Amino acid sequence: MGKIHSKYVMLLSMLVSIILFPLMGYAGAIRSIDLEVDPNPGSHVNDAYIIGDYLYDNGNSFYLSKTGVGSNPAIQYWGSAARAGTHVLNVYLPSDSGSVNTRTEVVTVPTINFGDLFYHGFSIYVPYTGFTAPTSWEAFGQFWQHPDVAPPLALEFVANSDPLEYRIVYRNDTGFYEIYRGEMPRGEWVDFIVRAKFSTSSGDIKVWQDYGVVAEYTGKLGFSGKGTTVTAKVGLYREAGQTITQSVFFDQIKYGTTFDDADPNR
Ligand SMILES: [Ca+2]
Ligand SMILES: [Ca+2]
Repeated sequence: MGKIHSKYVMLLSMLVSIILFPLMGYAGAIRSIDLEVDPNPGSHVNDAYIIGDYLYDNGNSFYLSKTGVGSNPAIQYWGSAARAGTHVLNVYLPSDSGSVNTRTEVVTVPTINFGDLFYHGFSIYVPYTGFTAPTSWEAFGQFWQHPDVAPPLALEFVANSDPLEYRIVYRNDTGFYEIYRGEMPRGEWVDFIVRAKFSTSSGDIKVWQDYGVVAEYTGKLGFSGKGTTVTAKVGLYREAGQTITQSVFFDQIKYGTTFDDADPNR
């Protein structure tokens, strides 16, 4: 009787966790980085922590891509100033006089297939102090396809802009196109949701900044003959040799198949 009872309790607790899991903040997102240590009795599957080259959160591991003077990002306590919860991710790049392009990025999704429509959301905070505009190119979000080519979709800071600006660019076999340029607010959280489908014939891009559409495109997106998958990353990635220091913050990084999945506000 005791054995049967404990089996039932185990089964019941498994069922409860399966049913409750989607209701806990990260909704139906396929991958979610909220940087929070979430209550989850019996395990620490939802804890956010960094060990070596990986960030762990909500049951997934996320590779930290670092080159040049890029170093580990850090999980920071921000209390009620966080976009959600109490913790955020700090990405910091020091001054660099080297010759290697420098980056600290989180690989949020290692493989997205061409032809799949997806939503990728995140919230970014660029402080008034501690961040100097780049003097050359720099991305804070990108979808990377192949080492031979520049990323087919990227969100980039605009070099030497004051006030700080960002732009959205896409690439395909015929060229490089800027589809939005506007101010990047500082000292506040800015929510981005990117909807995209990579395809060399019928691609799709739609980008929301703080729930307003800033860019839309349908057509060729990505390169032919360079594989048929992309990797999604957020963080900082800039040209080598920029003698500036930069600190930015991220929270509520989400990926899924619907707008709600990727909404930083959910
Ligand atoms: Ca978490
Ligand atoms: Ca958080």
